[in-house]
Amino acid sequence: MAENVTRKIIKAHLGAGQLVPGEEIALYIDQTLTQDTTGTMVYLEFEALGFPRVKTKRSVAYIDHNTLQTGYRNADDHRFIQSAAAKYGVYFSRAGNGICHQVHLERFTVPGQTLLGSDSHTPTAGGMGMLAIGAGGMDVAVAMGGGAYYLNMPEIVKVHLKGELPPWVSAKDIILTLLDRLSVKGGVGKIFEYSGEGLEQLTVPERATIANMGAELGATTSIFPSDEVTLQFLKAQGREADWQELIADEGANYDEVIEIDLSGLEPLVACPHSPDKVVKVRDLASTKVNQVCIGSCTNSSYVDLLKVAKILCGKTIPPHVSLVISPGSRQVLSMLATQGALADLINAGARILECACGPCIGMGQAPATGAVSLRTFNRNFYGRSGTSSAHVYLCSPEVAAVSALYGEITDPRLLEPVTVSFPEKFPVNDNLIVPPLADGTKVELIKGPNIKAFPVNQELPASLEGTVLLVMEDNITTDHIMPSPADLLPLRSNIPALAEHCLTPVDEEFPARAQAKGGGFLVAGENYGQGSSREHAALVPLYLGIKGVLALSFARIHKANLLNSGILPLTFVEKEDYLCLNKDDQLVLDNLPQQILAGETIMVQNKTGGYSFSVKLSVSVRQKEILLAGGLLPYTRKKAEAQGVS
Ligand code: MIC
Ligand code: SF4
Repeated sequence: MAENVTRKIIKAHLGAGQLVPGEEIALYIDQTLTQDTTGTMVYLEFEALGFPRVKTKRSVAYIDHNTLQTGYRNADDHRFIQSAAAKYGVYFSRAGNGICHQVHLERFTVPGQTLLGSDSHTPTAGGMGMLAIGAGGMDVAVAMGGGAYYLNMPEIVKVHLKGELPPWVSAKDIILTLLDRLSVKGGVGKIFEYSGEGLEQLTVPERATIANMGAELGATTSIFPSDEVTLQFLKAQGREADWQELIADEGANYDEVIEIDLSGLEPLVACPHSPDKVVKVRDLASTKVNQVCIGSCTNSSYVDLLKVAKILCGKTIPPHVSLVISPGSRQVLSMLATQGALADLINAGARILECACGPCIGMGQAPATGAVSLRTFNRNFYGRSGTSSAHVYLCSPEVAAVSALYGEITDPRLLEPVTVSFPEKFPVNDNLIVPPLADGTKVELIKGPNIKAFPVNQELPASLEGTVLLVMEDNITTDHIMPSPADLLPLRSNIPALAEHCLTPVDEEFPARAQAKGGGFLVAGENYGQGSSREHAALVPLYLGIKGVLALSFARIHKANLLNSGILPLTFVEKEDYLCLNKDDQLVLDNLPQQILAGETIMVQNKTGGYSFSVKLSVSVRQKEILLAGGLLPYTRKKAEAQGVS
């Protein structure tokens, strides 16, 4: 049978299940990646699961998010992760080496393999024909130990790219076009597979930009074929041995087809506070900008930054603009330095940050009150920059650089196009990647005082009763649930301390109310939990006693994280029931284990309103067992006990 690229990889890694959209499948994982803000939890979980050493082909731990060391906490986390990497057989990419997704693309991504990462932008590796999926930490810990990753078989959408990009229009505009068409929930339950003659002109880093921001569509992942362009990139990285051709068979089937005519695109920008609020750059022309940030795992490759350097060469940014650049990796930065492009950036007035996530996750460079910040990043969620009143826009590096020069959002097409050529060789220097020890059994895990035990749920009781603590709207992000600006990120290994900030962008009083009531239920609209993979957005509510979330729909990773924590992810059958619920309503769910085992419907009694309504628990049989056990950790332990493994 003629197969597409996605199905070829899934078939080669299938542990269980059928390739029927919506059915649960088990996938074997070749590689894993973690970063520091999710990594501490992953390695604590790996320890709690009792695995002696990773069983993957390769696992890599990156230090890239939490690199502002304003106290001992981040440095302690880094030291803990380094000790865990040495102990468990994981490659350790040190702080300064770059952002996980950019470095993984350069050094480790292998076409045709599977990658599971504790970061929602793990699909960046799809730019090179790898099936790369973002997941919560517990799922990654299990995959590191050799367990399969379970997911519902997604629908596969073919994105056919035809025509040629006009000057000044780039990969970012392709993905912004899709976000404009499909919205931030348009990709839930789908994998986007790119094809068509338009691919030939897209280099691997450009493909990676598109795959990266597929996460903003809510997609399971995005993937490009592995072709001649991929081979060129791997050759330039000295890794041609990792290449294999992987293209869709003639006549392969897809569940849906989308066509984009590249020649009809123009520079785009996403407006505050959502990546799908897309407008044309020319429609915002003359909007004064106060800050321009260039970098992040979306757009900080060598070619991206070289283009920026060419645009800025010999010029000076105006006094009201702060231009900050965070290169994606040390390889990128060192190339810019050797080519002289770094000097062009500095001389134009750019502030060069270290090769890390930086302002993308609010680690420094928070804009001024009410300021306009134009960024080449992937997320502009409310408050994420560290300044709630800031207006954050997302665009390509070209638009960002030209706008920085003019001091206002500017359509670059009024300038002569700049051209840069793709390098034939990248300077390879892996001396900031510490390989694992052959035998790590004697290595001690080093835990600083800020590294606290994470909460583990109990077996599901016969009934649950609690108050509705908060009623929320559509598209609540994990940045709302567990905000992560510079002062909170160092608390990622300290759930009790984080709990004081849970959902505060929605309601300042929430943590105090949750604690006073001894927990309860959360109510939300569509796409609850979109955005990051941080399982803190489930572990912290668990710590606060949240028993269930009732929503119109859930984002994929967050739903899995709730399940893994033993919190019920329930969807409304009737929108009316969502609209009728009020804060402080008292809810009762009786005979829960029986109801869960019997099917999909769960009855909820609203004691305050004096009525009952039904909700759906759309999960697999395995996930039901996980919920009954109180989460993935107790479930895994129970299974191990049953098999006589201590
Ligand atoms: C993000 O871009 O939101 C993050 C920070 O990289 C998160 C991970 C985290 O919250 O630590 C993600 O994308 O999963
Ligand atoms: Fe880092 Fe931002 Fe990428 Fe997340 S989206 S991995 S914070 S650069």
